[in-house]
Amino acid sequence: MKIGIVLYPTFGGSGVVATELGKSLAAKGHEIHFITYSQPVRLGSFKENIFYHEVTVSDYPLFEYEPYETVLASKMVDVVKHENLDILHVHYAIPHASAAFMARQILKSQGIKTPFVTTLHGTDITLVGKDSSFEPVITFCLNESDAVTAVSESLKQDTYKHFSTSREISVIPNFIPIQEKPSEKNLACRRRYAPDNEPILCHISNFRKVKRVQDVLKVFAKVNEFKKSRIILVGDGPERYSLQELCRELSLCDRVIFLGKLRDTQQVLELADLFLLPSETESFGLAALEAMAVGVPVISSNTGGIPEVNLHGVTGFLSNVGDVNDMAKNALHIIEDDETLQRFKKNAVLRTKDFDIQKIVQRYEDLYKKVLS
Ligand code: GMT
Repeated sequence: MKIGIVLYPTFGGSGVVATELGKSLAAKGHEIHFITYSQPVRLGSFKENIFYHEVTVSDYPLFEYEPYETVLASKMVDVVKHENLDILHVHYAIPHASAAFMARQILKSQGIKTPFVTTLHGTDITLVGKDSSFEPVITFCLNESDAVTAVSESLKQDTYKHFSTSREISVIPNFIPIQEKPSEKNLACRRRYAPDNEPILCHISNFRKVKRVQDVLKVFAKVNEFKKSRIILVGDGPERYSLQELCRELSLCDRVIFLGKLRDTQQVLELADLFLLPSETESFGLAALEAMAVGVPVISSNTGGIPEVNLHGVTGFLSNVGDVNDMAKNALHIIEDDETLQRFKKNAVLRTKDFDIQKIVQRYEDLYKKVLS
């Protein structure tokens, strides 16, 4: 098949999932055309069957707000027509689904039939999308998409709760490549961040309010009181300044390592013993799954789709949002002795087999075939 994938090219989970999906489909012989405004961070170097089409908006002085959605729709029309695409798959509803609808209508007027699949990722429904400034358009696009998928059962239910649609939504969870053999811990590298007897905790996010990064630090402070540890923070965003201030207030600066944004987080995760994800809401929690894939148990909130990934008492623990005491208690339980830690690590890796990229990508292929037939 020739598939157009529309995505956010940034570090966010939806962009990562869309890029990895496209790479995997390309490896299976499909022709993939990524359409977005800059090169997707996970795209990497040249690969067979992959094409990238950049959407460029001109900054005409009349435009206080650049009409990205219009230019994107035009680009979709152009790519579909000239590359003979079979189907469009848009990740994140705003504004990709409405641009796809517009493109489909334009193509239809020219006698070209191109269906589009919309994948909902989370904040396009739970935070931004349900706002009345977006809601009518999102509802319309959900109804008009040729197929709609959500990355968790929780997100599917949230969609029905917030939007008046009875549209069928297929749950296709996010995925991870399964490593045949776990990679060896790079001890020399680990020692640059912590002595051997100190556990390393880790958090990766876009440091937005919804991630509750202050809770990450509060949990760490409590853990550190009982067991000297370190924490590595990956990512950047609006809450970073206040987080750095909190670090100073708690006198933890020498134990907290801010790495900033990273294209690939696997090597950092391999240094860690525990992953913290105390988010306010999370449709799936891809960062947690990526941690589990390299054997890092997860201490998280019990919100949204996280319980569909992190199993309480098996791959980590779930606590109520904001309950930093419970999170710290659970973290200490996992790292208190090596036997417990190893058990959780093993369970975490085993759990990720349910999210094997090979199985999940097949489900998207089946969906495309169904839509096209
Ligand atoms: O986590 C973010 O804020 C980024 C956001 C995105 O759209 O890129 O992530 C959402 O999609 C990811 C991939 O499906 C999910 O793993 C995240 O849980 C989801 N974020 C939220 O729901 C807050």
